[in-house]
Amino acid sequence: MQELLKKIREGQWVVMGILNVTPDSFSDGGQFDHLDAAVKHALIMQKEGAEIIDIGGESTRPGAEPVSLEEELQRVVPVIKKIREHSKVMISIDTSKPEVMQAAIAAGANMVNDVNALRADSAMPICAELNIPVCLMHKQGLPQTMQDKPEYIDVAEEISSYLQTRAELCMEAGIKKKNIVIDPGFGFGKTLENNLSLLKQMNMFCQMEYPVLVGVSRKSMFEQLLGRNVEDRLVASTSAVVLAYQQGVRFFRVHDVVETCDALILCEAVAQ
Ligand code: 9MG
Repeated sequence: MQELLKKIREGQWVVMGILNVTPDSFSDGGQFDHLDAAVKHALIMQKEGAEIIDIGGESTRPGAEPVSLEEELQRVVPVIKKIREHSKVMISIDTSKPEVMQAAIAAGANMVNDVNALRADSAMPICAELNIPVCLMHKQGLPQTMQDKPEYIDVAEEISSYLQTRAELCMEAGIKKKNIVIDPGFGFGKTLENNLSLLKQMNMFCQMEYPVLVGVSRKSMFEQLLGRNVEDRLVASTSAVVLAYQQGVRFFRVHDVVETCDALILCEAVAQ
């Protein structure tokens, strides 16, 4: 995993493929809630160019209900173990529960992706002990209500300062600086205006001392902007990746791996 982070720090891009193993997943309709289908999809994304697969067993989309620890473990651990039987691809576990973080890493995952920025009790010391990379994402509110009335005075300023504080707390808890990735959390307690403002100011996040991950894939901001259904948001999602790349972002969490890699190859070729 350190190799991937090194690549990003050196300016090369890395694509993280999304594998939701939730029955109510917002963009795959629960298609991958069966073990074999999930593993097959992970291996396809790897072949398409994803260097890391992000596996989540609890939906984080607006309005989603929480799932129990047992249910989340049952959804993700077998998938991680089975991918490991077939591939050495990097795996990140998308969870906010420390017990799931531990079980996923024991099963073969390499990184924690937490939309809650390790706010759960014991999440920071556990990640410090595991000595794995962590992605700290910003979110305002809870998934059930976060889109009700998000409020900011200066969205980019507030989020960058939040992420800086979380990163410092992580380091105080023993997490190594080289293991910290930050993410502004597009769509998590943000209006369309907030999301556009963030996208315009990604350079501010890239000036911080941590690799920046961006996840805009198929998000409802594109429905708000364009009136597009989830299956028709590819062009907008990929365009947003390009805009972020141009400001220095090199780490992208996406559903559409082939198309994103094509766009990034073009960005890289032009940048040379
Ligand atoms: C799990 N998840 C959903 N959206 C995400 C985003 O934008 N970033 C990260 N890190 N995780 C996300």
